[in-house]
Amino acid sequence: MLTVYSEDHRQHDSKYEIYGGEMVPPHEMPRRMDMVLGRLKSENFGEIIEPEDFGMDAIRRIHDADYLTFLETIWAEWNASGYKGDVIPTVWPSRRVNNLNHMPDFPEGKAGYYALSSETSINKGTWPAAYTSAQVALTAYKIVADGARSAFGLCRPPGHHAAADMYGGYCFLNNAAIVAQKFLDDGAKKVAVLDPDFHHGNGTQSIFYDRDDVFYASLHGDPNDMFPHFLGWAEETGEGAGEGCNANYPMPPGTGFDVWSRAFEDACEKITAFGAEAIVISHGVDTYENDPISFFKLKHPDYVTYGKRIADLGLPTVFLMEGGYAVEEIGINTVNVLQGFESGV
Ligand code: SP5
Ligand code: ZN
Repeated sequence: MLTVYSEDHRQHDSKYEIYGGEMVPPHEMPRRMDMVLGRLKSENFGEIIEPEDFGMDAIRRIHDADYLTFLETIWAEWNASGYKGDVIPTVWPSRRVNNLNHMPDFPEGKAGYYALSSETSINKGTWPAAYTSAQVALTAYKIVADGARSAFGLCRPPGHHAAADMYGGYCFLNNAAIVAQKFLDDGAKKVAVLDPDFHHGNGTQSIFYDRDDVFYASLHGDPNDMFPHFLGWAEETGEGAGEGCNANYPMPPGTGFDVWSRAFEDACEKITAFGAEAIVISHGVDTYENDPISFFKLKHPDYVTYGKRIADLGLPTVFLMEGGYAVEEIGINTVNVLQGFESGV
């Protein structure tokens, strides 16, 4: 399997993450990619190639124009306003303060308008990194569209928390949604996005919630106990034409592979029943037992097992990197999934 990767991600290197009321170094850090690359190389997994540049068209199919302008310009505006740090919002539209007919001029208002959460800061290089991350995903798509069984987009920053006009959860552009839409625009009738990342992919769910051409399935920490807290319940099954095309599997703290893999099997069976012609995997390994911000208990061999189950779906498969913060071990767990997949092809 080919891996697509660019060094551009290093430009997204914010100083801080607000975590438990403290300013800490971001969990989502450039070194994560070094660990995955190191493991791909030490396992001789396959060639690693640079992305092509496909421009903005496929990104504009998912994200609103005003939101994209915001991502491109907010750091410069923030800096010009005299602020010295990374862009971190401090105020949001909320239940009682929410006249969204006006976009504030001041950058703090703009950031709050578009932000889901405050752990995700924006620095000078965030936009170019997010743009290239989407190109990495689109290049992985092209490899599969050209006939390969699978490809791995080693995306950073990740994408599944980003909605049409919202960033957060370390995400800016929804790489998985961009690829799913690209499959459809190039002729597929039905596509699935399967999201084993530990967190609910609220962005992907919201983008496709009322549509019947994309099936979204997510296994994640119960929103009662885990970010993003306000979406991801099992009762969310889609709406309108999309009713029945969304499947959430929230699971409690301490969930191990026995319970997790039964949910995974159910998701796989639903995807087969849906009739997907291609699949995008929101590949996160923050389900790992030693992940510092998560609470599932998956172990190294479990990743091989479920990678093989993905292969059994028998679909053209684009893997895209999402989360995973046990930095020293994300390479092992990631390559285990990919090797499991290849063993099942
Ligand atoms: C792509 C991805 O994995 N994004 C994750 C974003 C998580 N951000 C919020 C984390 C808040 C975590 N609270 C953890 C409590 C641990 N005891
Ligand atoms: Zn995650």
